[in-house]
Amino acid sequence: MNLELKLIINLSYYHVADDVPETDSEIAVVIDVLRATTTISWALKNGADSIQVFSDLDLLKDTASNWDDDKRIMLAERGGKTMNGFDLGNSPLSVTKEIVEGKRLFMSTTNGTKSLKKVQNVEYLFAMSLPNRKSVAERIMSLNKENVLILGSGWEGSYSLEDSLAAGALASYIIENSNSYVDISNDELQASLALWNVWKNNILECLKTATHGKRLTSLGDYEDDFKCCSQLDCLDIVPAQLERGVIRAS
Ligand code: 3SL
Repeated sequence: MNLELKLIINLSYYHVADDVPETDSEIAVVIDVLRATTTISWALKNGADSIQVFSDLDLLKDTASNWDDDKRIMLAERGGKTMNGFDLGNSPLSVTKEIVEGKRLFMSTTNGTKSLKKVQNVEYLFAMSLPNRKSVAERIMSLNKENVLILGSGWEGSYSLEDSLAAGALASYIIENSNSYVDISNDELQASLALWNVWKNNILECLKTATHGKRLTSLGDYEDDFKCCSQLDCLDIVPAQLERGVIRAS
């Protein structure tokens, strides 16, 4: 193999927003398997016009109030629960075509939207879940960029099993399908690849084993959310930040 003739893709993974260093990556991929990026992917698949992400709930409400009532949906989750005064929480099952088609979703979640905001200055920013892993991977490969930063969401600053699983799933797809030389640039991603190899045939079980999976289970019946979030490569949507803080299908 002549490496000099091949393009290189450097892939690195960070567990949570606070771990991300100053970056010159041209591409950032944010993952929140349970459940923000799964909800974003399904909302766009079901025809949502766009998703604007916020850390601050008051700013979210203020911004949304400038939109026509019938063109906006406000989603907010904290600690896994829907916030009072908002239209929806953060379940991918709730963003049905009937509810979201043609609308802007104003969204704030405990961890996922924080990660999206952290890398909002990167040239290409994508939101990935397990259902759209293949679509996002194919887009990354088509861009022929050298440095790709993958960012999980974790839980309030700590590691999460399910986001690392998905980071490994993404890296695995790129290694198997890219014509470029793929460099796994940090130990976090090497570990995620190992995790993927252990759980790839039992994704649902991995999600339920994760701390946040257990947290959701303790809050109620999330069986259908787990099933939805654990599906692999079934969505052809690539959620991309096309203006600062606003994600659309691309
Ligand atoms: O932390 C987040 O951003 C959420 O995805 C958490 S939850 O799955 O909605 O509880």
